[in-house]
Amino acid sequence: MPETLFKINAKEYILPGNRSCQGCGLSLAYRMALKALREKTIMVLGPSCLCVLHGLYPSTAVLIPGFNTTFASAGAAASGLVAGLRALGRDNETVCAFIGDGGTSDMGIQSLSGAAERQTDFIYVCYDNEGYMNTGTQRSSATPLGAITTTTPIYTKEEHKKDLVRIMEAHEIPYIATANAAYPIDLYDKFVKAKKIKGTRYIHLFIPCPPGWGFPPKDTIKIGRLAVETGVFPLFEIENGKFHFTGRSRALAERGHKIPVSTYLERQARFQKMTPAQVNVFQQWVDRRWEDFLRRAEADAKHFLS
Ligand SMILES: Cc1ncc(C[n+]2csc(CCOP(=O)(O)OP(=O)(O)O)c2C)c(N)n1
Ligand code: SF4
Repeated sequence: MPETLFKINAKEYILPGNRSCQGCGLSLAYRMALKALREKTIMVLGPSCLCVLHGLYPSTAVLIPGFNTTFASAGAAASGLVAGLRALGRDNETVCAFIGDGGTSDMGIQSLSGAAERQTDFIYVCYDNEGYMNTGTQRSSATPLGAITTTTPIYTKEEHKKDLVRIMEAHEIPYIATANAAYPIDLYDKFVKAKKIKGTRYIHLFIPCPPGWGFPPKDTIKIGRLAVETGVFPLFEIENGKFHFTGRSRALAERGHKIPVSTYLERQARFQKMTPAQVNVFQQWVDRRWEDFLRRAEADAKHFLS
């Protein structure tokens, strides 16, 4: 049993009973993130599944305060909150924006970029369920190639997902990490670390979504793990520009092989219209990125040792 299991904050910040779907990866990941962030944290929320999970005033399912803002403005709203808290001398409070992939990679990207360019002292989490799920599974720029959504119903999405991590890296922020609802301890550790760092911290969170992706609610963890085992969603950190794999992805990088993406794709109804040629394109995309990550991990490790 990993040592960190014993360190996990036992307090629950999500109350029993909330409005997320059965098997929702978001509620699993959010539970662990809040345990790591603890009290003296203010969440910034956009219109999304997460604001539904929080609940409608005057009732809430969450014991940490949430500030609801519009799609385009999470980065700006968080910047204002940070400035206000600092003006009041409340320097030890954390502001954490927790926004869907639609709210991040499409509508909110300008205010996020502005906040990161100013090195605003906050954590920004893009929780990526790969579509506009709260409104019924529309395509976002984070939807993967080959997926059926309600706005790509016949021919599937034809483009690869937008690489938000690389976009955020261009802002030269001190901490970037990927995490996955299916690896709760790795996720917890990254939020604990992010909380301690000053400046803009960005976490890209992989969120399996049973109704939006078309798999049984009991398979949320299986799907999340397959995304890592196939290399579709590698786990890593980039600390002050230095890349390294974490957790299961580090083991895969050392062992040298991952499993074919078809094992991940075939378990989800959203990929049922993919042609063999598309599966091949998807596999090549995963392989190319994985090779880039391996080269980078090796180069950054050498640089660190020299
Ligand atoms: C400007 C604007 N356009 C559309 C909506 C309707 N809307 C509310 S939630 C939502 C989906 C959000 O998607 P995402 O950010 O990916 O979060 P998720 O629902 O997947 O959790 C949409 C389109 C809105 N609230 N504001
Ligand atoms: S639509 Fe998906 S992300 Fe949203 S609450 Fe349901 S399972 Fe969770």
